[in-house]
Amino acid sequence: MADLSALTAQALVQIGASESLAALDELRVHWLGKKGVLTEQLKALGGLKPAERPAAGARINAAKTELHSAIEARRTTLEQASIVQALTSGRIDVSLPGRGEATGGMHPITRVRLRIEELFRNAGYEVAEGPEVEDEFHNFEALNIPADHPARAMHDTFYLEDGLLLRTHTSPVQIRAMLSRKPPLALIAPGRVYRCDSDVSHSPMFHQVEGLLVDTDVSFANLKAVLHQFMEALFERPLAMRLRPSYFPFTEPSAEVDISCVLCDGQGCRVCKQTGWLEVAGCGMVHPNVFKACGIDSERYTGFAFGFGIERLAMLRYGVNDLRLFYDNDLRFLAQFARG
Ligand code: 2NL
Repeated sequence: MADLSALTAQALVQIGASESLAALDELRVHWLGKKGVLTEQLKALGGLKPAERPAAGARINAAKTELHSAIEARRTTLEQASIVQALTSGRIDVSLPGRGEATGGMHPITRVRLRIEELFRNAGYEVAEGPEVEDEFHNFEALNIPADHPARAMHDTFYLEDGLLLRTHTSPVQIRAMLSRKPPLALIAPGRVYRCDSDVSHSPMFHQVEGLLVDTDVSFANLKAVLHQFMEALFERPLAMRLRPSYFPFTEPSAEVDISCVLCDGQGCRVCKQTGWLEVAGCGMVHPNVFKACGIDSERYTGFAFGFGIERLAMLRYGVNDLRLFYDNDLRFLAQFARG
C-alpha cells in the first residue's frame, strides 16, 4: 500500500491551491471519486493479511473524511470569494459626488441676433420670419433683380427642383410683408441665408438681418439716423458713421454703411486695414420697381431698407478673427459665450 500520509498531504496541498470551483471538483473526482486514488486504496485492502485489513481500512476512511472536509472548506472559501467578486465588480458607489452638469449657453450668433431684435423692437419695429426655401419671384423678381443679373448666376444661388431655391437674403420676408399688408410697415427680418460660396471669409450658410420702413415721407436722412443710433446701441459706445454711394438693384439711391473702427476707435489697425473705418451694412431707399411688384403706390409711399450680416457684427463685438469658429461647434470656443 502507498504511503497514506504522503498521499493525504499531497491532496491537501492541491486542494488548498485550487483557484476555481471547477478545478476543486476535478480534485474531488481524482482523490475521492469512484475510481479515485483513495477508493483504489480501499479496493487494494484485499491484498493485505486479514488481520491488517481493519486498521488499514480505518486509516483510509479517516483520510477520505479529512480530504472531504478540506474540499468542502475550500468550496465554501471559493464560493464566498466569487460572491464578493460579483458584488464588488458591478458596484456603484452612490455616495460619490456627481461629475457636474456642464451649463449650456447661447451661441454667439444667437446672442447677437437676440440683441439686434431687442434694439429694433424697442424702436417700434416688429420681427418677421419666412421660409428658407423660396421661389424666384420672392427672392429675385420682386426685388428688381432681372434674370441676367450676376446675383442670379448658378455660382451664387443654390437652386432646388421645381423653380425653388435657398433664399440668398431675407428680403423675401419683407416682400411677403409688403404683398400681404398695407403701409405703414416697420420690420426687421433676421434669419439664415445661403450662397454657393465658401472660403476663409465666406460660409455657404450665414445669418442676415434686413430692415424695412415704409410710410409716407420716409427719407434718406431717417435711414442714416436709424442706422447710426442702432450701431451705437449695438456696440454700446459713440461711433462715427458714414455712407458711401453704392449699387443694389432693389434700392435707389444705395449706400454702403461704414462705422469708425470699434477696435482702434478710428485710429487705424489691422482689422480696419489702417483706414479707421469698417464696412458693416448696405442700405438704400426702396426702388419704385420693388414697390410696384408689391402693389404699393410709390407716389404716395417711400421707404428705406438695409441689410447686414450677423457673423460680421458678432466677430467685431466679440473679437473673433475667424468666421469658421461659429460653425465648428468646438466647446472651447462656445464655452466662452456661456453665461450661467
Ligand atoms: C447688404 C445689403 C441690403 C436691402 C438689403 C431690401 C429689401 C427690400 C427692398 C429693398 Cl424688401 N431693399 N434690402 C437693401 C439694401 C441693402 O443689404 O450688404 N447685405 C448684407
